[in-house]
Amino acid sequence: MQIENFIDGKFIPPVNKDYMDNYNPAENVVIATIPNSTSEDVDLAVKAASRAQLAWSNLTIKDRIQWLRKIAEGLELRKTEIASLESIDTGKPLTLAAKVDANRSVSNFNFFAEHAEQLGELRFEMPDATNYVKRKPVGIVGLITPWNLPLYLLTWKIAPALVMGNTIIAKPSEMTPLTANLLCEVLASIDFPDGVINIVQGLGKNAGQAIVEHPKIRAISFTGGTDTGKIVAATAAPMFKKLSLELGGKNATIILDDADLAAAAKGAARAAFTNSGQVCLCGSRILVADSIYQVFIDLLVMEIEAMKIGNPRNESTDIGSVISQTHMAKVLSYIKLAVEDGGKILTGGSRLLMPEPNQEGAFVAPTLIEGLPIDSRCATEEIFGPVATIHRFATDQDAIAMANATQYGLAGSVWTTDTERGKAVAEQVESGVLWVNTWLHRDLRTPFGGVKNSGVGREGGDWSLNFFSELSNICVKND
Ligand code: TXE
Repeated sequence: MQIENFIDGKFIPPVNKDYMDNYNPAENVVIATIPNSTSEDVDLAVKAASRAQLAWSNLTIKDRIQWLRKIAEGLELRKTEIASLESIDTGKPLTLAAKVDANRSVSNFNFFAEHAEQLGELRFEMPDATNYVKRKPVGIVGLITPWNLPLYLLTWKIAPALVMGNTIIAKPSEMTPLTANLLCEVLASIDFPDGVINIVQGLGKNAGQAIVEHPKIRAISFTGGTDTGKIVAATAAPMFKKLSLELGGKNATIILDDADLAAAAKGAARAAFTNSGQVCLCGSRILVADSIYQVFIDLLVMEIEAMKIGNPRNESTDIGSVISQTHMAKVLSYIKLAVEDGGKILTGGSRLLMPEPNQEGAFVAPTLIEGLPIDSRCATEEIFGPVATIHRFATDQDAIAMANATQYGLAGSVWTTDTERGKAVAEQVESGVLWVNTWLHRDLRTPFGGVKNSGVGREGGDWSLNFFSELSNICVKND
């Protein structure tokens, strides 16, 4: 499969005709080639977006909402294919790709269509004047997304950017180009206006950097690692671009002494190992009250060892491969480091050698490690794989202090049978997204994002619509 860029409504090769391989990580085989685009390709995309900008922003918001619904319909018809491509591209189980990635890719468009419909006029009355707030498009916006939830996170940005009248230059991760390409096929099939959405495939340091640097691209919405976020911010800030950064996480799952231990063990295992731990919201540090620590650990290990690791294409598989051989090596190096730091592996701890056709796949067993200090590298750095550390605490205040003892502040969950107590603990965790007795339960109207090294800004509902708008206040003196 040769993937091209999608610019001005057409699939076109990179100017330099340079392509690179794209792998299926669960079988370690090349499945496609994609453009290794450069600033020349980004320039072509910006020219196309410039030509499309006026007509698109002059549409009524109702017309743009109709387009969002048409895209959703087009994706809906190809949901099975989206799930299959996402599973092949990432190594995640097909069932997870269907339930999470494909469904959310469609619902992102329908959600923002509905949410934009409810946008009211913003007015502020004075005794002798009226203030009208006008929402204008930013113009051309740059969207850069990671490999863990490829189409889910790309459409999470495209939908609000579109409905607010912007034109788009988007770059998916070079590891996961396939579903972004399918989106372009859907756009072509519904005669979506040329140049409004442009997808430039390629490496972050080439095409990605070129998007962030381009003077005509006036906002950057980035989701990815904290280190990359620093590079993006350093480039965009002096250009006074609007910037949204959704970065890494090292989230705590806090098990209070009055928790329903069976439900908490299920929840903690799901939070730690969904998508092989490759979700920024994953609960990679599990904090357990002293009095229930041993009982809980036994239940948790049982939950983890009940998870079926296998061929992502099998319906019965719960855990697939990680995204790449390189990432597998990084994850395994952290497990090795944990043992060197005195950690004890309670389950997992190594690469899994699988039968045909996955014998060369990047499979890591879900791993639980106890006995590490809360400030050890494995308990403070983002591993972004199927590895969780478990720690014990005496009081709720100790748990809160441990949860806050990292440079990150994205998410977390608290498990207890006293929800008021759970809320009180959650409110003191320095994170943007917290759950009590659940995890990854998402209302798209809510603010989503983190603090500290987890990023800047919020996505979701009004926060997305405001990010992709420039607000003008017009104050009219009454006659
Ligand atoms: O990130 P990378 P990855 C985070 C997650 C983890 C990371 C994994 O916590 O840390 O994402 O995704 C492009 N200029 N989140 O490894 O490497 C790159 O090509 C411009 C948090 O993909 O940062 C890719 O398209 N772009 C999140 C994108 O940046 C550059 C939820 C991300 O790549 C670039 C999901 C450069 N110099 C994952 N270098 C959340 N908080 O919601 C790379 N890229």
